[in-house]
Amino acid sequence: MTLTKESIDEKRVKIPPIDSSVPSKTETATFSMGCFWGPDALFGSTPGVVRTRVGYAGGQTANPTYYNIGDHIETIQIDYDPGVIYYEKLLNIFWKSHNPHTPGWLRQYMSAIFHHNDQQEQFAIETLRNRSRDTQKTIHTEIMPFSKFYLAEGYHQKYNLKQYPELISDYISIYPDEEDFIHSTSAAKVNGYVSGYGTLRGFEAEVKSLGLSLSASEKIRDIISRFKGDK
Ligand code: MHO
Repeated sequence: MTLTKESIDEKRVKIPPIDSSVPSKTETATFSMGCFWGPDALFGSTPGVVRTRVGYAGGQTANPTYYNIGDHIETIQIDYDPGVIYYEKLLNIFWKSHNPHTPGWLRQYMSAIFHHNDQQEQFAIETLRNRSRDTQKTIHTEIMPFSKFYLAEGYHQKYNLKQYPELISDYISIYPDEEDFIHSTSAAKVNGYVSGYGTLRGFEAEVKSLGLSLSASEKIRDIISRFKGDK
């Protein structure tokens, strides 16, 4: 077989630059806002977000799983760079990206904010009050202290991205260990792009840092263009 530029590129295994330059100091936000697949992609695409992971929190049931979730809630955990994005901004995204005005048909999908310190608690209470004042509607969001987060099964992590085997094969070769994939900033961002968040221009600006093969990058351009109607 002749080696072309493409085939060499396909075989390259390298940590994406964006993953090898993560900030050393991050803070964590923990939210529940319905099925966790969507928020995983939404926050993954948000500048300043370093990592995302989905799991279960807020209940007493020991070792919950998706099919044995007990009294836990589907939850997203976000590690962010406080030098780039503030907790208040993440809360803004939280409030505007789901409907906190219904109790939900299952506790699994309820709206909740798990605060990690007093400051987060204050911001959570304040933004809930504002939302309630602005909408004049009942808010069912529960604000509670963070205690324990159980990581969900692998197939729920970056779920939308997992639907593209031709992109996942890149990540499998970079990160044979699933845990490293879950913690990848590159994977969080690409999960955002394939879910319709972000623009072609934004993608071009950071494509080099994502560490993807040429064919995977092309595939992502294609997906973004379809979402944007080729704009
Ligand atoms: N089965 C539902 C929710 C999935 S979410 C991980 C769906 O397909 O939307 O609960």
